[in-house]
Amino acid sequence: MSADTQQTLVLIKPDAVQRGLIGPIITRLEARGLKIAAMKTLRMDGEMAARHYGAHKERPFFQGLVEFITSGPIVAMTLEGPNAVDVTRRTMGSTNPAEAAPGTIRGDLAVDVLHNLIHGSDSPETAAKETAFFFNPGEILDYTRSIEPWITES
Ligand code: DAT
Ligand code: MG
Repeated sequence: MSADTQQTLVLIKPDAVQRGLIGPIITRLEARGLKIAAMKTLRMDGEMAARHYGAHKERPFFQGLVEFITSGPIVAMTLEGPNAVDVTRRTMGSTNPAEAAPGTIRGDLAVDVLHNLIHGSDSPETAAKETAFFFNPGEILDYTRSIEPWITES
C-alpha cells in the first residue's frame, strides 16, 4: 500500500439488502475506484451490534439502531484506495439522508436517518478496529487490478 492508501469498513445495512440496493451501492463505490479487499454477507446479533455501535450507547436512538441493524442480513466489505475513509464517507453522503447531497448514496436513495443504507468507518483508526471485528486477516485479500494505473498515479 502506498502512503495515502487506506482501508475502510463498509456495511450495507438491512434496509439496502431488503430494497435490492446491494448492487447499486457497490457499483457506486467500485466506480469511484475503490477496491474490494474483503466481502461477505452476515446477520449481526445484539452483542455484535452493541459492540459495533458502542460509541452511541448513551444516545436516545441506540436501542432502535441495534434493533434495525440486527433486523436482517447485511453485507460487510473492506474497501481499499487512496484516502479510502473520507472518499467512502463522501460517496455515502451525510448521516441524515434528508440533508445528504444529491449524487451521494444516501442523498439519492434514502430519506430517513435510521434507514440510511450504509455504514462507513469515520477514521483510519476506527477502520482498523472495525475491519478486525468483521474479518480475519486471511479474509482480506492483497491483489492488484490491471486498471490501477488508470485510477491512481502510484
Ligand atoms: P454515520 O453512520 O454517518 O457515521 P453516526 O455514526 O453518527 O452516523 O450514527 C450511526 C448511525 O446511527 C447512523 O448511521 C444512523 C443512526 N442515527 C444517527 N443519528 C440518529 C438519529 N438522530 N435518529 C435515529 N438514528 C440515528
Ligand atoms: Mg459513524
